[in-house]
Amino acid sequence: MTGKTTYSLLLAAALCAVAWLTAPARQPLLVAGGGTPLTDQDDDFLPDVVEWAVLTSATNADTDNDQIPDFVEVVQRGNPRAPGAPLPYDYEARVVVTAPPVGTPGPTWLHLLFRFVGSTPALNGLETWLQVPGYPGLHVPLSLLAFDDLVVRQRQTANDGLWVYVGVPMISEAVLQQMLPCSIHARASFVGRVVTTGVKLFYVQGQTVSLVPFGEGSFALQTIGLQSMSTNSYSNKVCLLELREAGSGPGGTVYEVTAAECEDCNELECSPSCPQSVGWLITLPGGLQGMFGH
Ligand SMILES: [Ca+2]
Ligand SMILES: [Ca+2]
Repeated sequence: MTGKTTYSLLLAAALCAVAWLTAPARQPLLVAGGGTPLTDQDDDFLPDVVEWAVLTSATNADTDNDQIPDFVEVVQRGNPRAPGAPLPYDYEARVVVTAPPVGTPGPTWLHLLFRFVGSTPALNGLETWLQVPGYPGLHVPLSLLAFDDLVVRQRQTANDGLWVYVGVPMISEAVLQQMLPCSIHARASFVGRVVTTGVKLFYVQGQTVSLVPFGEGSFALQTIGLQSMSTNSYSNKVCLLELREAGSGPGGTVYEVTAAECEDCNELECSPSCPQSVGWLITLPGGLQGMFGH
């Protein structure tokens, strides 16, 4: 199979969001509340599990206190952990994958985040797929890995456009790990704008981890599922990587990890195995720009 595969289920969900907007009296398909996998403590439109995966604070709607909301910085694939100037006001999309806390049963989740200019959800097309390095032309439609019970939310903001969230429960983390390493991609077509985004997933010491932009050209390895300590608090073992382009392969651009250092993140601690990442070769379909850039 070659070429992109349209994930019609998700597009239908997005269209449901459109219908919801044009009929305010209707209720969304589902609304996540307290205690569900999509709890949002700080009400910034990012579920706690997403904030864990993208390294923002789940209790502060503006992690770096620069007056730019976490949701905007995350959907723009900016740097929500370091104060900065606003990026242009534009259509945006981002895909994030999460897992339940370790030892907790439940599905993984695909989270699709959208920001629309103005108050109209102008989404013309949406494709989501999974790629594995050994088969660069194979685009596995995520509809094969997902279940029903989509969650669709929207929020009209005063100055930051219309925000839409689509959450899709998928296969268990154990099944997902059988496909690692892999990357999950989304391409959203807006009016005059195409946004491609993705997330790279690895298997490291029994955990599923993703590569998350951390600013200043560095990337963090972050588990997609919350890590629970015996104290019942959460431990964030963030490991910062610096990457150097080392060539290209059939699966995409190859990067070498040239440095790996622990860094405090959300008052948590780093894994002692972090320095062992130096020398790794990471293949990113479309390169860093294709995964994280605009
Ligand atoms: Ca939140
Ligand atoms: Ca901010």
